[in-house]
Amino acid sequence: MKMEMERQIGIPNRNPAVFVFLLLLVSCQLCSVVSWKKEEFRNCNQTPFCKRARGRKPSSSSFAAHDVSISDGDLTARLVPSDKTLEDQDQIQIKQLILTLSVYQDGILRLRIDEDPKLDPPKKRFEVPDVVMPEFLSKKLWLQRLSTETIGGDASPSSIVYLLDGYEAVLRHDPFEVYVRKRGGNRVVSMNSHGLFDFEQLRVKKDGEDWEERFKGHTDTRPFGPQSISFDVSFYDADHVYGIPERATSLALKPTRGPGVEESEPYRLFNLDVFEYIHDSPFGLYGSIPLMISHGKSRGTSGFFWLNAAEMQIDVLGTGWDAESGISLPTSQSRIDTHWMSEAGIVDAFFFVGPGPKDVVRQYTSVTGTPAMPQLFAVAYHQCRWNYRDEEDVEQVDSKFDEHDIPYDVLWLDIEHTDGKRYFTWDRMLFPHPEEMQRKLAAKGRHLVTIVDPHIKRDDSYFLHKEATEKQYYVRDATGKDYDGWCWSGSSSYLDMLRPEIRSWWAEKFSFENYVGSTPSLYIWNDMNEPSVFNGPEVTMPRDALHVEGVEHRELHNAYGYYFHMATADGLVKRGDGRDRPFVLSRAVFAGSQRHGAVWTGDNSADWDHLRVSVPMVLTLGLTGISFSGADVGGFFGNPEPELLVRWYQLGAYYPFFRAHAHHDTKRREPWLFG
Ligand code: NBV
Repeated sequence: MKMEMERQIGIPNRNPAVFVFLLLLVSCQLCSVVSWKKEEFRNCNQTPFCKRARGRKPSSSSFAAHDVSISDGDLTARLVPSDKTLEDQDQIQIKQLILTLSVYQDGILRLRIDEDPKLDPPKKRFEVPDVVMPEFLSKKLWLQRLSTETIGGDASPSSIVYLLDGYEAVLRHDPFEVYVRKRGGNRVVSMNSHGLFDFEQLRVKKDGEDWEERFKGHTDTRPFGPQSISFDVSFYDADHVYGIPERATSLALKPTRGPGVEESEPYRLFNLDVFEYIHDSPFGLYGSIPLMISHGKSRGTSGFFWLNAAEMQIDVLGTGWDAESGISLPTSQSRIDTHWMSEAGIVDAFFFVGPGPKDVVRQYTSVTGTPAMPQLFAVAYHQCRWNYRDEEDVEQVDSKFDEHDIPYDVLWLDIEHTDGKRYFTWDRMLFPHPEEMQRKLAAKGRHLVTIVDPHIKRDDSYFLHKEATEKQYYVRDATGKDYDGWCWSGSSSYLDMLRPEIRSWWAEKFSFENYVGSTPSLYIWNDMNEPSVFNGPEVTMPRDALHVEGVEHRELHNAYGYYFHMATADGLVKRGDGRDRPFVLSRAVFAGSQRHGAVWTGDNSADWDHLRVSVPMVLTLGLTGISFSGADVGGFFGNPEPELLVRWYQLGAYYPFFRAHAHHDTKRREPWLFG
């Protein structure tokens, strides 16, 4: 309970008197606090880049493609603003962008748009590394021929290249638009058909300009100023769109704005630890996968993936939203329009032609990788609870499963098994013989999973903190000091998992020699890797925190947990003889997480609505490549009535990842306790 309150308070307070006062204050509130605290998180209006982008009208600015040519097997062009207010040639030059279109086997079109390095931008914009599979790059088709024609009622010519038998990619020059169509015929997916494309280029601050952003007592210094990107994407012959997890909502994504649509927030992709999330909301949770899939009865399926790890917001626009824009798109085809907005990064987008759902998933996983093949034990039933108290508790639970003849393969230990939330350690009072405990389980073919979170206790006598500090492996705050945030371990720091050498160092920590008390039957659970920071803005790391080579946290936020998961899984591969398959469960996800292990949907509640919504949540993760996922069976918060628990087991048996889990404040609920 105390920890829960620390979390509710959200700030560290080391003065006992103040702390007791806050506890009293908060405990009164706690009686009534039972669900999601909306005000802790920014909405689109409180997020300047989102507000600006959402306020844009179709064709509000336009760019034209110049110097279209084939170079190194790609189509390249300069995107030049056709903004009439920019009369000065120099200004136009400064604002030009470089566009590249590449074609890959199996009908995949890749579009990249970035600032022109020749124009010396103040900083290189962040491109997300280690997500695109190296094998994918070797599938590039070397474009040779470019044909030019003026299509339909267009006022400007288009350049057309081959994509796949029966499909081609088109770049209309002015205003620029990119799309995939059936050869000479119907469109499949398009970008910037409504001229919503905007690219805020990095620039030097002018005198008197204020770039800071404030939210709930936190200041984001934003030293590089506005740098967002937004554009529209249209899916043709589409009845519905799906994807862009993670959120607790229906499988088909409802429109967020447009005539006759009950206006809601855009779908937000920003990995957050959302305490007591509600069961029907577009609000983004712990993971972000910027892949949208469309499906319609007449043509089939197509997809669009934007490889970008900064905060993203996506509107699904209801029919008629563009009625006054004067833009005419093919009327013979039904269409779903969407608006994509991101705080930073570059445009690195992939169009998938389908035409079936399996084709899109195959095309997408050829870019980001296929799911790791799980070990047999991992697809069986897992028993978890925050917390199995001590070795005796573990032994009893284990033997009760045998006594009641209930099959189970894995027992889990949550944060309380550690010595003061110092991961890779054991509370030796409670767990004096971890190896023996694992050996006993292993003798029955069972496994143990322990939790390893990313917050590292700032305690000089803790080996991890000592080494990480000496090696300067921590993420820095905006002033250049090791970032210090508050989490389960109290004052904590976070490793810069973007750096491959830090990931290798972390992986080494899982060797049997380094992780004292671990044996080959022990596997790992990564929680809180959004990363969750109790006293940080929106319960996470400040956006102006710094990673290697000056990369700002805002640029890679959604991939932080992905790199952490990657390094942990790598550690389990490397330990022993290097032939073992890893098992690592992660809460935060990004595109490609499927390669590293399993995922669960976080802190749900013991009610029927959460049982229901777990189905579209797990299915959506599956559509976006993450096939090995599940929800906490029984519901994490609260006490399920017997009927609910029984039904949840019945459903859970069909989750690819099947684990019962419960909050420490709930009643014990091992399956034999219910008669
Ligand atoms: O480690 C404690 C819990 C864990 O049991 C749960 O599964 C995670 O989603 N963790 C979150 C932190 C505290 C949640 C209130």
